[in-house]
Amino acid sequence: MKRAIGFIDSGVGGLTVVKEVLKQLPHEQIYYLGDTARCPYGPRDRDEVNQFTWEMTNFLVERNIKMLVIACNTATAAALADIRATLDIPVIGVIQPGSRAALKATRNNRVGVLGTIGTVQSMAYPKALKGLNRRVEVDSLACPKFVSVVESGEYKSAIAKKIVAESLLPLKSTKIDTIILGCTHYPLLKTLIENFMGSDVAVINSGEETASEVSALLDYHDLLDRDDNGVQHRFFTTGSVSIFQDIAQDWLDIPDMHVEHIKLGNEKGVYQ
Ligand code: I24
Ligand code: DGL
Repeated sequence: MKRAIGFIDSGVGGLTVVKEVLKQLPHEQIYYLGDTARCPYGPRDRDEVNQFTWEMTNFLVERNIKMLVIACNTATAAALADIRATLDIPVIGVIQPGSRAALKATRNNRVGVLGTIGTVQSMAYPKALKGLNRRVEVDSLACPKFVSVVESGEYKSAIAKKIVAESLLPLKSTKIDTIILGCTHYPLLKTLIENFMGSDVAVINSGEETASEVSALLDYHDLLDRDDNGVQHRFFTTGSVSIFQDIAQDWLDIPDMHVEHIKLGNEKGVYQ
């Protein structure tokens, strides 16, 4: 019996990670759960994010996934250690892969990290980076306006360009030569970020790096699928099925995808 790789995220942003995995591992079956009804997680308390992340995890574990990818930086920061210590399947977050790639890219050991308020406050990136190389110096910056500008669909506009420039100004005066996009939505702003920071600064997409580690981890545990017989991806959302489907079909280029509405925890399952 084929078993799926489970992905959880606060909403649709984790689809940036799924896109990379589908590209690198086309035989794999995907189950994706986005908690769109309670998105965004970025400004919420760590305890609350931990609880929501556990609710999503339990939902997919009940569906017999072979591996769990926490495809949300805020959820990874709040719950990865806890979940990994409890489950008996491999669990991967987006923070470690992004950190590893940044250390590979930096020439001067000065790395910038962009993320939500929750991710930056948790210090999860500086801890992961310093755990891999204690000489690295890290400048973290919360960019709370970035998620809303991407979700407005205006992420290529002059408004987005202005928000990027204003938000990243504090990093211009630092010596960082590498920036980690520590939030699922920021890859959509990658070109604007690169243009503002200039060609001497490498920009790392944590989602892309995570996909490579998913592949390595599945191989290590001998869990890779060799053929795509009977692959039926499933997508679950706590919010509106039609909005989720519009965004996901467009982003993943999957013509007719299965999206199901589900309820988690105490949320009432009200369509948003
Ligand atoms: N992009 C994101 N979230 C949205 C959006 C978007 N609307 C347009 N685009 N909405 O995230 C989130 C709020 N919804 C979610 C569903 O339930 C109700 C509330 C980034 C997505 C990254 C895969 C712009 C847009 C799009 C398609 C692809 C990419 C993209 F419409 F940025
Ligand atoms: N998925 C979240 C992250 O990567 C961004 C959206 C949110 O704040 O929930 O941190």
